Amino acid sequence: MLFSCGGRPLRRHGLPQPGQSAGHRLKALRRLRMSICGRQLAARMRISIDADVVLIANVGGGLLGNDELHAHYDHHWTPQPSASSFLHALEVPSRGGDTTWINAVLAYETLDEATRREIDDLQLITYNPFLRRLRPLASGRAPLYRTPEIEPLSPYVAHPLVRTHPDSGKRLLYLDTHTEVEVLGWPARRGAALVERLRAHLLQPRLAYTHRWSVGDLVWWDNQATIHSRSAFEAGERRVMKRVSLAGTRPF
Ligand SMILES: O=C(O)CCC(=O)C(=O)O
Ligand SMILES: [Fe+2]
Repeated sequence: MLFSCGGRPLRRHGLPQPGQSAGHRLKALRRLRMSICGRQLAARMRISIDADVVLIANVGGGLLGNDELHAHYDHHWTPQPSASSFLHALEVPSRGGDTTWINAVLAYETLDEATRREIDDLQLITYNPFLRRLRPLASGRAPLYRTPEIEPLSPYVAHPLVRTHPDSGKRLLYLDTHTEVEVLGWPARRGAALVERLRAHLLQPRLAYTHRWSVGDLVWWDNQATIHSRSAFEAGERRVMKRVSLAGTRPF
């Protein structure tokens, strides 16, 4: 399954080709470079990434465990979030661990016109959720919106709430479903109400595709047009995936 990769020809970048054997495709994947922002984030989080290929697994020192992951854009809180990612399944659990992608272009296009006008020029901060884990609130809760009494997590960066896809030129909702965010320049109550409404819109099943993994699957998604989530799976089962992310550009 392939969403897109910014419209760039595959062959020019030496990316995996549809007709190649699994071994050749893996070799091509290994040649790809992980995005700079991913490396910087890993260094900041003191996560050791000694290869371009990141282990997403609940065993063997992999990242992201077996819990549910809410829908997100990878590296959303960095200045240049990755453009796309490849995920390759090596071991899959018997139940759960499905990955869902939500079409953020369709989400934007299906908003009513008044809402689109209201949000078109807004800027949004999406705070780094890994930093929140390192600096939990006294209450222990993970806020969905930063209110004035919460010290802002730093570093942070603001991006447009409605982003323009760098290749297709389409507008899309550049918001995830559960991370701590803040609409720049809006009172918290108004911003939180808007974000809650937009998130309910994003979570409509008609915008989503869910992938049930088989061993050997390789999925390539556009991180500039979709958010993705993962369902939980039993801790006693093994799920082993390898991921490569491609560098992106500053959202506009
Ligand atoms: O485990 C998955 O299916 C997705 C994990 C994830 O969010 C990622 O690799 O970016
Ligand atoms: Fe992700």
